[in-house]
Amino acid sequence: MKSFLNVEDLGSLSQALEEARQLKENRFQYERLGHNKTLLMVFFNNSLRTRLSTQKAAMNLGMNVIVLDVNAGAWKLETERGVIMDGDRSEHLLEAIPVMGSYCDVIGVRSFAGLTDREYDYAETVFRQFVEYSGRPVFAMETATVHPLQAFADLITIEEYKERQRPKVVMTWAPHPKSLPQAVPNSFAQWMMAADVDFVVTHPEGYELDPKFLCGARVEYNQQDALQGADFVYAKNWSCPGVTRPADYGKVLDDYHRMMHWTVDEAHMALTNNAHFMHCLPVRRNMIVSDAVIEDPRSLVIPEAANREISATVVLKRILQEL
Ligand code: AN0
Ligand code: CP
Repeated sequence: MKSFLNVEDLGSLSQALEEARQLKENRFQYERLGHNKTLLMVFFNNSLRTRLSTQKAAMNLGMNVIVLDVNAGAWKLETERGVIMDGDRSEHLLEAIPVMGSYCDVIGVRSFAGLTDREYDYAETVFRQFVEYSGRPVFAMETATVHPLQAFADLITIEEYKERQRPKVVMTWAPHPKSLPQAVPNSFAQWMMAADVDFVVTHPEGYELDPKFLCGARVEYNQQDALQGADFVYAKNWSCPGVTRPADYGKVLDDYHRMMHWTVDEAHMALTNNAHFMHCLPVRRNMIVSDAVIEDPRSLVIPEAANREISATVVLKRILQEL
């Protein structure tokens, strides 16, 4: 695997899930595979889970790990080609990337959407430059449009907790005070549509996801109708993807105070088939989800986060096996 962005990059999903199950039983099975191999994790944005779980996964495989926080101590990086660099950015990605590649064998990149220029974000401009200029396999640790390590961990979690063969999984938009990327819902939709689940998305009008990621998923604008009979409720906020209204790309469309009826609380969960609650974290309590729902024993947010170690171990193992 030379790059990891989309669900297709894993090949057979059932095989990947079986590999995850086996690695969870003994996460040190391949502890010699990464001997003398170095993972470089490059963060353009904050992280708790991705940083820790991916480092732990690399350690499970015997790798060495270097972490670079671009915004904390590195030179400020220019990302656009052709600009006269007379501002505060001292170095260009076009030099920085091959230099980074020279110190490692595998690179993970976290680089969120800027949420101002849809074309730039949806072309995955930063990630693609890492693939092109580093000379190393590169995997997404949440890029402008996708968060595949999260979606893979989510699917592993659903497999572990499902109580019927083909569960109903509902992804619901929920309110948030700030503009957030579409990477998590994009990947979740893409992965759910590749998995054996009955998948429904619900959101207010204007938040339609890009068809490339929605993959034909059913959209039900009425949240209460969507939640009926759900086995899993996956909450997430995202800003306007700019599909139906390009000028609104990256915006919060309505004052969140007027959208609080979308917050997942006990009344919402009462509509479901005693559903498990899921969220990728970090989550704002009593915006996205009520205290009672996230603290309920049916909430899976902690096992879901724990499975990030497993999804990252599978992905790094696959990459190492092809080095
Ligand atoms: C990010 C997002 O919504 O994409 C990261 C989630 C894993 N969340 C925030 O920035 C709060
Ligand atoms: N879910 C997730 O990716 O969390 P972090 O942003 O803390 O890495």
